[in-house]
Amino acid sequence: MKKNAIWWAVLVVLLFGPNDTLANDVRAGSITISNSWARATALKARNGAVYMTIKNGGTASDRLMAVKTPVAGHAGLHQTVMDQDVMRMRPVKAMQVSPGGMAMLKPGDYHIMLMVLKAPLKAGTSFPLTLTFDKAGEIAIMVPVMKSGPMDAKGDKSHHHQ
Ligand SMILES: [Cu+2]
Repeated sequence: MKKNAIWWAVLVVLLFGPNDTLANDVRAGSITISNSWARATALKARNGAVYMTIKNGGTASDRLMAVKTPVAGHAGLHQTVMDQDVMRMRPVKAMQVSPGGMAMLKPGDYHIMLMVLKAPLKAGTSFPLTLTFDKAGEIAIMVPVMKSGPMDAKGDKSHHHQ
């Protein structure tokens, strides 16, 4: 009887317990990277974009300084801005993540730009990407490629500030 109860407990945890392990969270020091994804690209597209959420659980601010990936000739931080009704992207030197705060990289906002793709990004695949933080150092993640991201369905109303 007791053994049965333990198995039930295990089953309940598996079914209803925290499913953090299912998300693609990667932690290094105070920094946690979650919900990373890249949009699938057309056959002849030269550029791609990567999105994610960066959380800083520490007591000091940190900065994302650099990005690199073997799938692109060059990768860097970008911000999409409106310049007199024209959408433009501009390079961003570094991205600050305040203590206890988070930074969201999402369509129409901050993103990681992949330039000179070596091959199209195919939905269902994933590729390695390394983020370099000022304090947390290098964080290597695997970025899943998707046709559309979690933000797309909700549109641009999904602004979550903390
Ligand atoms: Cu860009």
